[in-house]
Amino acid sequence: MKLATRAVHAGQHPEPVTGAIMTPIFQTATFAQDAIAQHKGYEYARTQNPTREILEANLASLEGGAHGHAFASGLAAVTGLAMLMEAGDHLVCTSNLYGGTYRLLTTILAGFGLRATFVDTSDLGAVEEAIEGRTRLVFVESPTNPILTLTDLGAIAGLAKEHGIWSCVDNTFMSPIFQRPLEHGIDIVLHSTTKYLNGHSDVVGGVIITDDDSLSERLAHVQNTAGAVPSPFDSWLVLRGVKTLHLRMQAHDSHGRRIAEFLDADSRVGRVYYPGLVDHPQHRLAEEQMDGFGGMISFALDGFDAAERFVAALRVFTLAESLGGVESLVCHPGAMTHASVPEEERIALGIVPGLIRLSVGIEDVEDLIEDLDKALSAT
Ligand code: P1T
Repeated sequence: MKLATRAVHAGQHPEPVTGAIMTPIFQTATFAQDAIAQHKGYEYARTQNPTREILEANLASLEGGAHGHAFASGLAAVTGLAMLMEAGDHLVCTSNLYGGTYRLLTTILAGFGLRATFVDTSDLGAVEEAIEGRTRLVFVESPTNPILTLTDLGAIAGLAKEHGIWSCVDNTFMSPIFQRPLEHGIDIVLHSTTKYLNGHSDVVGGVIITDDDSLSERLAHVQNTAGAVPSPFDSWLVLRGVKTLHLRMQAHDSHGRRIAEFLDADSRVGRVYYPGLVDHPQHRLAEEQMDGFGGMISFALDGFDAAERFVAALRVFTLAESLGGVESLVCHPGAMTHASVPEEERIALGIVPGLIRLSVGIEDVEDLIEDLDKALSAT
């Protein structure tokens, strides 16, 4: 079945007792057992919960994977993945990662002996050079947050296989509507479900999807043993949000294209980062490995003061962290989402003091352009 049908139906069936069309919220901590160690497949809600299981099946189906494992946040999912490794193990990561992922790797996980090398994963040679004896995983964000650099997913999957290591793609910016890393041979897909998958800015969550049975078994062990699972209600909210994912992504994409072109043509704006622009250095790769360009756009204004004046003048875009919701958000990555990345590294990545990131929502695109136009006049 096609993606839109799976978004609405995959993993779900009318509830057998009443026929309720919507998956119930199994708001329970535990399940009655018929006799000692005889249960209906559900023992305790950290281990299994039907609402969560249905969400996991739905998201796995959209990514084309056999198994999904939901976590309490995107970073809990990254932590869950890291728990498959041991002290002394090594990861190769995209240098321009979400600031929170960078902070997790460089502070907490480093303290447990997990070593990470950050490289530009769009440069295959740099990735290969960084792989060492204890490397277990290549962790890629594509497109990256917030510079929107792409990595060739097929090439990374091939390289990882050659070296006998796992490959993982954080697919948060694209959603499975526009990019399905498993189809390119990637082993593991990760999402912050907080973003496009839920789409309504009312949940924090994460998920890991894989086709690999033994990896899935180990992830289920991590979910149950470490315990960072989402609540039944949050699982239900994401499941509900996903039902309109394909429609929302179409709007994010068409508005994203219009706004990126508007910004690109405007002399008040410096460099614009958007994979849909023909002058994006990886526009061709974007066309090859993605089915849309999405609603994330970054661009440079002339310094921090101009950025401050710009965000203060916006009326429809809201200044806030996060992305992927129905409402348009604006963010200053240097001071907000990527504040934990050292300034020198931020500048090297292109996260300059004048850099602005937009998460383009599904409002009327003319209103959004008018809002941006007026705010640019304030810079
Ligand atoms: O916020 P959480 O659900 O824990 O997800 C973390 C995360 C993981 N991966 C990517 C690509 C992300 O963008 C995020 C979270 N990002 C933001 C909050 C942000 O505003 O960029």
